[in-house]
Amino acid sequence: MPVPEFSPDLLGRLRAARSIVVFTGAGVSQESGIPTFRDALSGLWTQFDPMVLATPEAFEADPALVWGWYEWRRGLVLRCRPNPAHHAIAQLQHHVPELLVVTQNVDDLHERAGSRDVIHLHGSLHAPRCHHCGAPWPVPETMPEEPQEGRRLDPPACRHCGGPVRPGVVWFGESLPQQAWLLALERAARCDLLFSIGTSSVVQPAAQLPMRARAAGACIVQVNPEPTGLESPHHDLRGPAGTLMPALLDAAWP
Ligand code: BJW
Ligand code: ZN
Repeated sequence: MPVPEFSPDLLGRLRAARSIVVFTGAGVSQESGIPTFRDALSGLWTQFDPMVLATPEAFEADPALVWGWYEWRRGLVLRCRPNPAHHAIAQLQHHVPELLVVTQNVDDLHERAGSRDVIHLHGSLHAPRCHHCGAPWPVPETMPEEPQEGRRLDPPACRHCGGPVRPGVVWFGESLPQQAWLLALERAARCDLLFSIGTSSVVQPAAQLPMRARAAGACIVQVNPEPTGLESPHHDLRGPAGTLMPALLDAAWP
């Protein structure tokens, strides 16, 4: 990809921003080797039915299918590393007084790249809890053996109540973690600039964040190779985040 040109308006707003929200989705981790959900060929929801894997009813119907699938994905994430987009986002926090990363991703690649303030709207693969009593279940940071796609695995039993342990992610029909969601809304309402990076902007209520920021006067910058559900951002940067984000930082602070 040729070195992109960025508009003077965008560079000026970026340099002047006092508070930034970086809202991210699966596309930011795509260049690390983690599949997105809705990509036409490789997306997880193109190959697997979310109603059979990503609802509380699905877990209750077949815990071993669901737990095995999430352990496969956790193993995949453990083998992947942050890419230049995660690193550029982490660098950005050194150029603005206040920056919050609000991610829909269940991986930990923003944290591993060095981002300090990260909130997870859809939970984490690395924080399972009991499906009955909510007690956290400590997962090892490394996998004893590599889980395989499609392999069933019985979930562990909770040490407190014996209930099945479930992945610590937010499934369809479940509420977002309230504190995280309220903080995201508050920061969106008072930021000067919001990046929406690598998300199709179709999943509610997360997709409302850029609209909240825009209504409060923020500049909205989208980074994505494809069009999304986010209508008319002020700046629409079409391309992979791993190329565009480092180039944008270089252009703003050469
Ligand atoms: C690149 C790139 C590169 C590629 N660089 N970019 C109608 C019917 C039924 C339900 C609903 C309905 N309307 C609304 C709902 C509610 C539902 C919802 O929104 N559904 C819509 C899909 C229709 N929402 C919920 O259920 C939420 N809860 C809720 O609303 O509670 C209230 C309620 C209670 C009771 C009933 C109803 C409501 C919870 C949503 C939870 C979402 N969970 C998931 C799974 C998490 C666990 C897991 O990982 O398995 O979260 S779904 C999945 O989508 C995951 C993601 O976080 C989320 C967003 O996806 P994302 O990140 O945008 O990924 P993609 O794949 O969609 O897009 C990737 C983008 O990257 C693309 O644009 C690419 O172009 C781009 N890209 N390479 C930059 N290199
Ligand atoms: Zn329990």
